[in-house]
Amino acid sequence: PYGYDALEPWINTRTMQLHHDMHHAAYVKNLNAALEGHPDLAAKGIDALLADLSAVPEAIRGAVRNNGGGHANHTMFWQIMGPNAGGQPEGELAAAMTSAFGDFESFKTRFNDAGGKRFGSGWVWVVLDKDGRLDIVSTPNQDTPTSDGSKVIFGNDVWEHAYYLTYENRRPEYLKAWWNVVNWKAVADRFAKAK
Ligand code: MN3
Repeated sequence: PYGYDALEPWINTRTMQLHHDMHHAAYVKNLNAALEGHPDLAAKGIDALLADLSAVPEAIRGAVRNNGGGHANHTMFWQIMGPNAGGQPEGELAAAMTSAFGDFESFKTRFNDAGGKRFGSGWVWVVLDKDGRLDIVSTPNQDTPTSDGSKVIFGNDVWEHAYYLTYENRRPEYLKAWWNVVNWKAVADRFAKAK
């Protein structure tokens, strides 16, 4: 919902072009290919599909998990970022986050730490877990907490493709800079719907 250059200088234009038009597009293409001949599954919403991977035939389950996860994760990712963003959460979201994680600086430290420790490729998330509690979790690859019964409030992509052109091997630097592009209004909307 914004231009490729909108997240400069935190995320550069070329990263956004490659990330959206090549990486995300490939997940969509491969998910559609995997679901060919499975109209019942293709008719499900992406979250419903990922929430019940056991309903997906074993022959295509890996493809659906990886590429369906890739589609869902990136769709969320573009929407919770934006230009003229950053700052801090407000209102009900801020209250819930403070109650769960302590002050905003402590929260960011924990989130960045979880993202930094993810070995290889994956994501770091804030979720509403099965018991309705806010938590910070990390998943490998394109796995989504949706598949474990949690609801994704927001998350950051820690695959190298998300940051390498600008930050090279310095993932912690990317994790710190990323807060400048988080659209807290969009995150609050997701939280309100998830509750
Ligand atoms: Mn990515």
